[in-house]
Amino acid sequence: MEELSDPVWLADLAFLVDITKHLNALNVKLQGQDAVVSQLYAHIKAIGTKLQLFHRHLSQTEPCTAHFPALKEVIDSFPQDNIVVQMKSYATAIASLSTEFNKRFQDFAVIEKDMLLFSSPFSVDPDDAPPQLQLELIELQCDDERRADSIRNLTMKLLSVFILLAPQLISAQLLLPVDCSDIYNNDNTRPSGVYTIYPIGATSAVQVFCDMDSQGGRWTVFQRRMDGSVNFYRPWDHYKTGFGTAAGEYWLGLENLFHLTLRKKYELLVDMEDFEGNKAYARYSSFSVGPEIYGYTLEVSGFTDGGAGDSMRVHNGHKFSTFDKDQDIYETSCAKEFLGGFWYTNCHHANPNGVYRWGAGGTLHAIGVEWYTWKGHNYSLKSISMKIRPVQ
Ligand SMILES: [Ca+2]
Repeated sequence: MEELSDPVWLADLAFLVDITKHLNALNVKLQGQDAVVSQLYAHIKAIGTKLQLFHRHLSQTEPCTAHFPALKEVIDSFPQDNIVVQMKSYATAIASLSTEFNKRFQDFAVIEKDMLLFSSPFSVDPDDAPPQLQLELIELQCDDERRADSIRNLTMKLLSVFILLAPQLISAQLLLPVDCSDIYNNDNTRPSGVYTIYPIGATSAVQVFCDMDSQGGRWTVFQRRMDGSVNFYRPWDHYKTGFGTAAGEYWLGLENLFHLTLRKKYELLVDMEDFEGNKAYARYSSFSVGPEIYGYTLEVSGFTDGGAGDSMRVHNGHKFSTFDKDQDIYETSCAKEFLGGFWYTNCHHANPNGVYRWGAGGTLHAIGVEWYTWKGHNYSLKSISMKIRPVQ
């Protein structure tokens, strides 16, 4: 091959080999099956930083070829030829690659802050030169197509690597914590408190209270009453999307519950306390919520008694109702009569979203925050929280 005596062509080829090696190293890292999203993004960031450094190295007056060993070899072999002029085109190719790179991964930059929470300290480790360099060189020398317009070709080929990687990176976002169990599994020393989860993908960030203490922890709280600070007499849309604050009283939202329980098999824990300091719970080995078109139908079964009794059983299989959406089996509206939103039947044994009214009192029947099988129909609890976790 006469090209092998052409120093400019060899320099082009050497540059191609060097930059391909760097990108192959990235590709291998990104395909690691066990890599978590923060690590993936660290690799992306590392190559982004590297490209900027490479551009600087090749565009300076005395180009630095420390990270382009094949190119360096060609330059050293042909000291009489001014290959340095070629360096400018290589630098330009890297600059356009770097620009394209940043453009493609700017979506990741937006959620970088969240991901860094789970990330180990970021470090750029220069890749060791692997022995496969020779093999690549032999292959490339036999590939005539790469001979023509090599730099332009090169840039396009390298970009195709990233286009191929893009879906993988997008799916990696699924590794964001879906619930408190994911947060616990990532770091089992995390205390109970407010965390951000992503029940419906990367754009569904929502704050929840994670109970990392009760019965082994990992519980995602979806309903909580504790001080009467939030009004729970609300319309359908509010119960659908959620309301209140994760540090206090709130409802996570039926749409989130639907997506969570669609993805994994969950169990349910209901913790409660009266104004005398007595505590009780009810636990269910299976809990799920259907889609909105079926009225967010409740499925709950597998009761275990923690002293509170089973007040959920009668609600099993029923649709959710609010004052502006009556889906109960009562002749009028349970939500209007008992002043809450719930999977009412005709009407309830549990009314956790009823009126917060500080304990006993029957002025109006059964409108309080109630768990019938523990305190009857005319005692409004001090606190109650409903929480779910994946069945292990
Ligand atoms: Ca009705």
